[in-house]
Amino acid sequence: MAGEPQDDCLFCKIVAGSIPATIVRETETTVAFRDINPQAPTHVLVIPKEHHRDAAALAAAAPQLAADVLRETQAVADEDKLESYRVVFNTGSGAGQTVWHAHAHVLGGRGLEWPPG
Ligand code: IU
Repeated sequence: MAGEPQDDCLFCKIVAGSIPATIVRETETTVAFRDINPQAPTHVLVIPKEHHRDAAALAAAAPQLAADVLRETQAVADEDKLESYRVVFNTGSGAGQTVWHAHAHVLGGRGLEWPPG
């Protein structure tokens, strides 16, 4: 069920503290941690603590929580003193989504090309 922790979800396990992650920020509703396979000097994932399968489901079911995630992406960029950065929500396997718990990638610290691949 949307919002409930899922036994087979890696990011729910990070929220629960049962698998390790390098957490850089935590709020009542969100966690931000460094991506294990960084694609830029700053590559942080911001997730809602509640389980929602992707950004679209999150925005539909819990718009305030989606706003919390967005606000935290900016807090991460501020902490890493990024003047420019990119926020990405891969949504669907065709767009490269591999973990089915909504997450924002915050990427920065190097030049970022447009359009992305
Ligand atoms: P994607 O948008 O679903 O492809 O992003 C999933 C990201 O989660 C990807 O960049 C992985 O490197 C990252 N990740 C992680 O940081 N820690 C993990 O334990 C696992 C994946 I599994």
